[in-house]
Amino acid sequence: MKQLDISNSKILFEKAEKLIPGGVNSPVRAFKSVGSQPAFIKEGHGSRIVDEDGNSYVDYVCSWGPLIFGHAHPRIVTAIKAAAETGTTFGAATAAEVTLAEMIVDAVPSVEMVRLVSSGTEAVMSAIRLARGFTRRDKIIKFEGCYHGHSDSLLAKAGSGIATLGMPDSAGVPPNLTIDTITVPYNNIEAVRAAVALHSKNTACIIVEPVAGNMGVVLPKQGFLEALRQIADDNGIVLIFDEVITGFRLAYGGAQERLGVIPDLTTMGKIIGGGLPMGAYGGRKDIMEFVAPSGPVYQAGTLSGNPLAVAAGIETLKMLKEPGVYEQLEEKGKRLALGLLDAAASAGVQTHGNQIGSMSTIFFTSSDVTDYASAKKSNTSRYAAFFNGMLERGFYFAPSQFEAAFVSTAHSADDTDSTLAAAKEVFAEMK
Ligand code: KE4
Repeated sequence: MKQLDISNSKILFEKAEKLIPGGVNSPVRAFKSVGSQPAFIKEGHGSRIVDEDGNSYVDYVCSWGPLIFGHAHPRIVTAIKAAAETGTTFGAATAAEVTLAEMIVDAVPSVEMVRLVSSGTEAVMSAIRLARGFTRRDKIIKFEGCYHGHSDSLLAKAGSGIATLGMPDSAGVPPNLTIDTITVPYNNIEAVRAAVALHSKNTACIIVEPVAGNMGVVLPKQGFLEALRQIADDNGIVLIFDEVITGFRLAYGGAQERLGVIPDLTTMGKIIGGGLPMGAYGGRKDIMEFVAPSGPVYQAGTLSGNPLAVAAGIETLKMLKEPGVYEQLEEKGKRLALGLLDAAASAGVQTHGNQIGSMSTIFFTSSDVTDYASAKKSNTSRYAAFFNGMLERGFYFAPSQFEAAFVSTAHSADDTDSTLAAAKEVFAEMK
């Protein structure tokens, strides 16, 4: 296999490392766990990205989820340009925010009211504070391997970049900020019951990724989400679905619509910003009315409901409502995931895969992956070999075993065919 020319990315990375911690503005972008040089991306169009050395890749990161219609979709770019021409931000209420809020309320079953913010982290941090303010309780229950952004009380046994870098947790988080965070294994309802039994009178919320994307893709076992719903109801606990990844990806109403379990609060991000910075949290009216200025739970943001991000979000949700979108995403997601597993099996490479809709992960392990402990049994060196082999051939997967691969409507059948052909070569090399 010819070595890619990545000399411009190398030069940029050397300069970046002197100016930006680790040379990147988000840890997973440094390619640390796959042991290679991070690509500096110059542009993206449809299913493809091009780096600073002119190498073109079919992109399965899709900016970690936002780009469900691929890069630089003309309708979304046009909406952003039009909004920019009438002002980029006012720090005041706008009609477009009302439109987007109405679209989210109409789409997501749990959401009766919604607050727009600027990132998924901000959405989750705010939802946790709201659950604590509403219940006047302190404890929160989260699941090992789930990642909910980098707010202090949630950096406990988190997934995504924390898992990628093998960090136990994060430095700089004083114990008293995670002392009220209880972490239990994903899909283990008995562990949840035991935790609630210990703290039932002081548990504000249970927060869960209804389909996990941050330990790699892990699906909820039959009855798991339903049992969480029941436990929350029985104990006056707020059930929060973190749908920053799954929201508007697994269905127009998110995982909660697809899987039929309705939380009390939902956090969102990524897709609702159409590729611009956007987060949101919403849910039951009686809870949301606790948010300032209508209630005592404070949360604020200079660029919350930013006109450009809102314009991109509105256009994205309009396009998602069009017929056939989710059917094609399902077909493309399934074909990629099953094709990779078949290619690995034919080459005698041991893998297990999880896929739902347009998100999937291939794990280099000999057993099913149903929680963080089983995900961590994956051979990350073999994942790195897969990642680098595919990158050299022009296919850009997540630079971490503990992330998801995403397909968009822009991914063509030819993209999938060429991806699977390259995978066959890579797996043959890995045997
Ligand atoms: P942001 O603050 O990164 O917008 O969202 C945090 C977040 C919250 N909840 C879930 C379920 C998430 O997956 C995320 C962020 N996802 C990661 C990738 N899995 C972002 C990529 C990165 O950290 O660079």
